[in-house]
Amino acid sequence: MILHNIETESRGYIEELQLGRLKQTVNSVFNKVPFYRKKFLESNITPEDINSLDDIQKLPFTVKADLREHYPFGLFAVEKKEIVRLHASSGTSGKPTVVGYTRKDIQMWSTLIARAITIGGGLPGQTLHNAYGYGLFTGGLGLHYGSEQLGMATVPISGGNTDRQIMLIQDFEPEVICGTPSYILNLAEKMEEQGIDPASTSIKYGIFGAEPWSEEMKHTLERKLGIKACDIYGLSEVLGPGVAMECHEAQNGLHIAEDHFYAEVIDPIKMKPLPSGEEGELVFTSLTKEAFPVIRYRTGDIASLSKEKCGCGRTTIRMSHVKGRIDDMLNINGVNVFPSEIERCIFRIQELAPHYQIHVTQKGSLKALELQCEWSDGFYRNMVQPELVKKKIQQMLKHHCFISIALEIHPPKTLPRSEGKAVRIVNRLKENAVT
Ligand code: DLL
Repeated sequence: MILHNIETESRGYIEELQLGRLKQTVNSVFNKVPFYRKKFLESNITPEDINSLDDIQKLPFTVKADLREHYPFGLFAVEKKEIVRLHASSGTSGKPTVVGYTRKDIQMWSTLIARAITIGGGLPGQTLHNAYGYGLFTGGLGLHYGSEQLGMATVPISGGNTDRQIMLIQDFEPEVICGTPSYILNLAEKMEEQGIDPASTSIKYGIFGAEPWSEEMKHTLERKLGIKACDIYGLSEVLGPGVAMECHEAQNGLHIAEDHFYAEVIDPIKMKPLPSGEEGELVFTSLTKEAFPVIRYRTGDIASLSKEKCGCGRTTIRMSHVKGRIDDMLNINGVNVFPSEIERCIFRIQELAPHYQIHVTQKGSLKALELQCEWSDGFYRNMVQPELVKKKIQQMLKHHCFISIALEIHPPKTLPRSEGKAVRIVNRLKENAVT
C-alpha cells in the first residue's frame, strides 16, 4: 500500500520540493537560533546563498557535541511554550541530548510513522504490538502515535516483561510487531522455551531497528517468526524512528522520507560528500521541523545512498542498512572491524547460539578482541570435540574479519539478553588503563 504521493513522484518534483523547504529551514534557523546564525556568518553564509540543493554543501555541519553544549533547549527554534513533547537520549557520560517537538512536529512524525508502517506491510484495521521502550527514548511513543494515526489497534507493551508479551501476542493476535531485533530474538527464544512455535502466531510483519543488525540476523528472525522483517531507521536528534524505512515488497534498502529530510553521505575524514553508492557517514538536514531543526547533522552512522528506482515502485532515495557507528568501529592494530561483521559470522555457525558480546582487551602492548558467545542448544546437548569446533570457528572468524579473535564459548542461555538496544561492545581497556 502506498500511502503518500511523494513516494512515487518524479525526482524533479521531489528535489524542487526539497529546495523550497531547505530555503525555509535555513531562513528559520538563521533568524531564530543564535548558534546557527553565528556558524553561518563565520562561514560567510546567509540564507540568500542557498539557491540549489548543491548549495547545502556551503553550510557547516552540526554534531552531537553542539547539542550537549546547548543543553537543554539552546538549539530550539521556538519558544518553550510551543513545545508539546521532549525526548532525550542518554549519553555514555554527562548530560543527555534533548530534543523538542511542537504539535505540528508530532503530527508530521505520526504521519511519517504511519507511512513507515505501511511501507513495512502494516494496514489500517490491524493490530500492532509495540515492544520498543516507552519513555525518553523515541522508539515507543514514536511508533505508537503513527500506529494510532494509521488506524491500528496499538498495544503499548514497551520492552521487557517477556512472558506477558507472549501471552498478549497469543490473545490479541497482532499482525505487526515492532522492537529492536535483539529483543525480538529474545522474545522468540522465550516462546520456544515455553513450547510455543514463534512461527505459529498471527504476526506477519516485523518493523525492527534502533540498532545495527545483519542480514543474517534478519533471516534468523524471519525464519523463526515466519514473518517479513523490515528495517526502520532514525535518531532522536533528527526526529526519532521514521527517517527511513525498508519496504516489504523489495526489502532492498531503506526509503528516506525525502519530503522531510535531505540526506548526504560524507567522507568522515575529508568531510566531503561522497557520490551515490559509496559508503560513508550519513548526514541529515531536516526540511520541515519547527522546534528542533537540524542542519547537516553528522549521525556517526555508516551507510551508502542509492538513487535507483526500487522494485516496489517508490522513487525516493534509499539508504543501505547501517553497517555500524563510526564510534563502534573496532580498530585492532590497523584492521577495522564492525561488530555487525562479527555478527554475520556468528549467525552462520550452527554450533553457536545467535548471542554475543565483543570485549576489547589487551594482549601484551596490543589491543585485542575477545568474543563471548554461547554454544547452541543442539550442539551442547551432544557435544562432540568442542575444542576442534572452537578452532574451526576461530579460523572462520579470522578468514572473515582478517584478525585473530580470542573465543570464550559459554553454555547456552548464559550471556545477558537484550530488552532494548543490545550492548555488543564491552571496553575492558579502561580497566587496564590502556588506550
Ligand atoms: O534509536 C530511534 C529509533 C527507534 C529508530 C526505533 C528505529 C526504531 P536514538 O536512541 O537516538 O534513536 O539512537 C539513534 O541508533 O544513530 C543509529 O546508530 C542507531 N540506529 C537507529 N536505527 C537503526 C537501524 C533511535 N535501523 C542511533 N539500523 C542511530 C542500525 C540504527 N542502527
